[in-house]
Amino acid sequence: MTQATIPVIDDISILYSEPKLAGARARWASLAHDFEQLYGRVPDFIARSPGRVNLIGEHIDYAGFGVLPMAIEDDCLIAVAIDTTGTDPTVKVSNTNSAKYPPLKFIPKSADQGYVDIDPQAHVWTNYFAAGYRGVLEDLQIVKPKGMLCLMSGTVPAGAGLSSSSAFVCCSVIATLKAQESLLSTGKTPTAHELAIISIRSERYVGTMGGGMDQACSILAKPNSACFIEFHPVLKVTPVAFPTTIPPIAFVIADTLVTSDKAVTAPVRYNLRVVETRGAARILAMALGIPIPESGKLHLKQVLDAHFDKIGYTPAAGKTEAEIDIEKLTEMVQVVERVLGTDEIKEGISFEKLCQLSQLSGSEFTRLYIQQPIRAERFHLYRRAKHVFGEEKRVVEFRDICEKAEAKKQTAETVFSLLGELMDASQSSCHELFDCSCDQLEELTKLARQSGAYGSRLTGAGWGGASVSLVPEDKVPGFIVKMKEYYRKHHPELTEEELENVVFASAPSSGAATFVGR
Ligand code: NG1
Ligand code: MG
Repeated sequence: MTQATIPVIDDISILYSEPKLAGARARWASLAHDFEQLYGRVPDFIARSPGRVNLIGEHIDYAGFGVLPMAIEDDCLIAVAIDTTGTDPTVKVSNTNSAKYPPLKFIPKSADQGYVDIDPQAHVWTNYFAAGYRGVLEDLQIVKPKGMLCLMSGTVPAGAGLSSSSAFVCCSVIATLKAQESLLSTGKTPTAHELAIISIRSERYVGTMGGGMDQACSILAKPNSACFIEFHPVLKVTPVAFPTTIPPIAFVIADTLVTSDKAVTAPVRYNLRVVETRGAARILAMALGIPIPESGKLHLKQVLDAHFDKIGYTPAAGKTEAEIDIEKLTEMVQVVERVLGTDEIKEGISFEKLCQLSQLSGSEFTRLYIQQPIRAERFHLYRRAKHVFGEEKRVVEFRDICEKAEAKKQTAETVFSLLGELMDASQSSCHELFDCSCDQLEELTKLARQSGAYGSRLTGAGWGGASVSLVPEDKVPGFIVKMKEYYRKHHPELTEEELENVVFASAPSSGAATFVGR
């Protein structure tokens, strides 16, 4: 486990690939310039946290399972100046796009009042800043925070499934930490790992019951690799490099431009899925004779672990870790068929039925599993649980292919095809079982496959947002030309220049950093 804190850098060239660097330099310079115009002084530092594209492993982080995202070059920057008088705790937050995002100014309240108000029902952009600010101050038990002047610049498209929200929360966390650092006693500065955990907790103030993939990736990603992120029993991030024995792979992002604001739709989409998977975990545990803690807290990964402990599973000699995981996950899919595969449950059940199967009253179920409002006629436990175990199996396979291709002497064609198949299967499962795709994502992923992608799927929460496609790097320009067909048909208003931010390949970027140079 890494004990390092957030890196402090004085050169941004390590954050961006060659083609993006000139544009990035101009943006950083203009942020510092705008800051001076706005506040009449230069910033003390700039915090940076990236968005991410999830390569595989959708909607399984909150079930405790490992996922495989990659940090992207698009990011959130916050330029900060700390109050020099030592007496003014006021916080001002502005956005470089002030026409769309109006500023916020507040004087922090006391720690027991939560420092700053956050109303999850009011969908304002500054909630994400406030969430990160509150999260850090609470964790570090800061009594008298220093005043902060902040200016934010974001390039991660909002509502595109590329984690603009987490990039912003994480960036606010590290900006606040840096600004308040001198108030901490020596040795108390949190590690990057601890900051990832603080960021995961912080974003829940905005009202989504998120799993943690986005914040862990945004803070902890290492350059030139994807991140395998595990959550259970503890948060652990392992870099996964792509095989170097074959020509490079690129991941091309194409945004449907259907924005899906998770905070707004959470009661009927994201948070509902969290509740469905929790309900499925409880009912599977009961059927398997696994004790459920008083708190009710038990996710599908814990059900899997407890089940194999209970039956005294010992793997056959010589099996690899990946083979063992795959065997267990395959068996769990069969358990889902057996326990949840009845006609009645397959069709979706009412809340009353869900409570009955859970052996809980409506109010008990709500207290244990529904921390944010949801609305649903039917709960689909069978399809959700089946997706989760199947999707985790694909994550394990995907990682294993990347790690073993070299030793197995596999050709590029084999590796691309195997990874692509897994991405396509993930898309079908998201569409058919998890019900988080949409017509535009179906169309775009299909066009991607016809245009030379080995695999294509939605990325992030879904219901709109972006797709990600696996393409050999040397084929990217031609692929992008073909993908533009979608936009000519559905978005003829977009210029060539605008399209560059809508369909693009991103190199893997590194995680959060603070910049203190000039
Ligand atoms: P998006 O909507 O792309 O930020 C969300 C969750 C993730 C994960 C994915 C689905 C948050 C902050 N993010 O991502 O944790 O569950 O959906 O795989 O809640
Ligand atoms: Mg998000």
